Amino acid sequence: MMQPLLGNHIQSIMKKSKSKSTLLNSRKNLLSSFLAAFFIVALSHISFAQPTPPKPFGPVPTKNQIRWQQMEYYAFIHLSTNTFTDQEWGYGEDDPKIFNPEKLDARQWARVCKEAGMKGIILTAKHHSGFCLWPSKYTEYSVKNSNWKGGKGDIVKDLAEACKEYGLKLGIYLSPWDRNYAGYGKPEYITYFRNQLTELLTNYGDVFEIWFDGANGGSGYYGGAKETRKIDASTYYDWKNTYQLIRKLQPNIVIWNDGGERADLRWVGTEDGHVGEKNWSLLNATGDVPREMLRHGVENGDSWVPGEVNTSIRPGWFYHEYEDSKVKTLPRLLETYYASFGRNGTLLLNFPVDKRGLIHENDEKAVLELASAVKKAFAVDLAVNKKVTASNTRGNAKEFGPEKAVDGNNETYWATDDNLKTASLTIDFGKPTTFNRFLAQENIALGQRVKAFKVEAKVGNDWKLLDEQTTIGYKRILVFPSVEATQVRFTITDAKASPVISNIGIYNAPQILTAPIISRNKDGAVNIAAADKESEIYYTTNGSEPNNKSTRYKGPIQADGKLNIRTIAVDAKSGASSPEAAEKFDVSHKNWKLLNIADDKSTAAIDGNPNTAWYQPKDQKLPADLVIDLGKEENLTGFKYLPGQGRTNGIISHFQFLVSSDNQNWKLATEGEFSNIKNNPLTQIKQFNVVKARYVKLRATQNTQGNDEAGYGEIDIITQ
Ligand code: FUL
Repeated sequence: MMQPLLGNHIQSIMKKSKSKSTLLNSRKNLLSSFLAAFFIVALSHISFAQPTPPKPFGPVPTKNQIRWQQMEYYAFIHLSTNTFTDQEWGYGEDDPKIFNPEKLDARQWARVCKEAGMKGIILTAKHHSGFCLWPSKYTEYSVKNSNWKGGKGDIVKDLAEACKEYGLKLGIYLSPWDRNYAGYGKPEYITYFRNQLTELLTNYGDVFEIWFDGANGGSGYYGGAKETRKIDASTYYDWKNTYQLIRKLQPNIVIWNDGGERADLRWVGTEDGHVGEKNWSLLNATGDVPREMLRHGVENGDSWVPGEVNTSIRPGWFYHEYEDSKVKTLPRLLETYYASFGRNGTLLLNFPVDKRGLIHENDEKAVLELASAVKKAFAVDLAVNKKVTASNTRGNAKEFGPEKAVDGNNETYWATDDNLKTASLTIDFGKPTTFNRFLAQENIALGQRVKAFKVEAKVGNDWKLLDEQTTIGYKRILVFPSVEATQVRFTITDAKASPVISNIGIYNAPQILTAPIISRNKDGAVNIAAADKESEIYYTTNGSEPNNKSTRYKGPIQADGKLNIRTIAVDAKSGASSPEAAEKFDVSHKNWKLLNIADDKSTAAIDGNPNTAWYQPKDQKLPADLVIDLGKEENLTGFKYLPGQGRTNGIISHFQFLVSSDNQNWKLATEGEFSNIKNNPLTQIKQFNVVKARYVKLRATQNTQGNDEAGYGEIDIITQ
């Protein structure tokens, strides 16, 4: 049997003569110290070894993608000739002279974006119309031939400078579809496109993102040809070589592309402001990407292509005066906030800069309200530095302990031993604590790993399930009703690889106390909705001011006759209340019938819901009538008209209002115009001397576009 080397050495020493005892003793001492040192080193290796960090799993983001993801929230600016023609897509033929945003101030944009908490601004340097916001030397269709600054201006330059001043990053939207350029559709356009890209990516400093919209409607001015040109988006633009050029000019850029070649970032399949709750940052490099894939990513995709949620603060991307009253409300913006970067996306929020060249005051107000609500919601992280334990810690090493998820540092993380696909982390507040938001982040540099997780709260002695979800990714925020608990348990129930969690946050967001929304359906039931589901709603019907002693709203209020509602939302805990909402309803529409119309959908005109509308059939010529049987005779003194919302067509501008007792003999009650309805398509009220009638007829004689369409968001009457 082979002796261990060290044993041989000891035996040979023992065999030495006694005369050599002194030497032997000193050798013995040496040996014991050697052995002691050996064991210490060995022991320290067993219990104090530093485990290696987890290995990346699957596709991982590039440094550019990580930097971009950390930006979380940035702005879009849509500005072009469209701003002056009231269009969403310019045809490419408008005279560049019409472009004259006299008060344009890129510093105002930057200030608003900075105050809103955004990290950058992407500008439509060229939209589909082909009009360029910088004086490109490759086209005459640009600011240089506009009336703005006598043709001496450069908006890309102005914005680049403003971004620098405000510490924001600059991004560029360059539409691949160009409806002005004569050579669009031919190979020469690709050279033109790359020349423009080179100008934009060379002359204005660092660009963090380039945006290539996939939209292509085919038709265009095309240098006067005025025809439809079809291209194959997957081959025409030769994206591979274009990408190479871009990366050479701007090595730190990320590329967004919605058509053709897969790029660094993906569209999320909607412009409505949300991405799927399940959101993988992965796609396959090739193959079709249907909407569902854009929305959720692809669990086992072979490439890292995270989603960016792009949406506008108004219905349109470009400015239209008629949308001044349509700016998204705080509750709606908050929904988008949680459904974008609360779901592993980023948020690209658009401002349609107005004709003056400014972010409109309504938009500024709305975005700053959002910023303030978000600031309040995430002001205090209740998890920071709380006592935390985990079911497993990688190699029992402090470096990967659960404390790293609540240390307020995103660079550190909690990790488990390899091959574990479930694990839990418990935070102990030490006392009952109220909260309603839970935030989790994976260290995405190591891949997106978590497939499913749940969050529970210890209420009294019981664990209560708060939410169960799927993916986490860069950041996931869960919103749930306030709960008071002593502990929170976060359990990963399934993962692709051992979890790596860089951050857990717990927050108690204050209620959103905006004025409640009051509506009444066709059957007369009045519904009151508060922005925050947790708020209590109080109302009066006798005209008195509502407070938290008024009637508490528990469900729809049924009433057939007139009803005067004044209401507020109240946070029961703090006692704070919302501004008041008030509505005066006339008789209910319960027994109303639309006559002479076969289309079932026509009730949208009288259903009490301003968001639904009915349009006369396409072949209907003006004048067009909408006849209502009120079910019984009423003493009429006026009527109300709300055009269909969210569309610019079918808005009635001139009318006659006729009344009848028998649906045979009609009498004109009033006629005239709905003033300024094109730019401000809200409810118009028309009054007249009292008249008895059971039948009413709204006759549309003209619309705002001078064609034959007539639409109705809502029709109502006013009785004595
Ligand atoms: C769309 C475009 O067609 C819109 O005009 C807008 O630019 C939006 C951001 O992308 O697809």
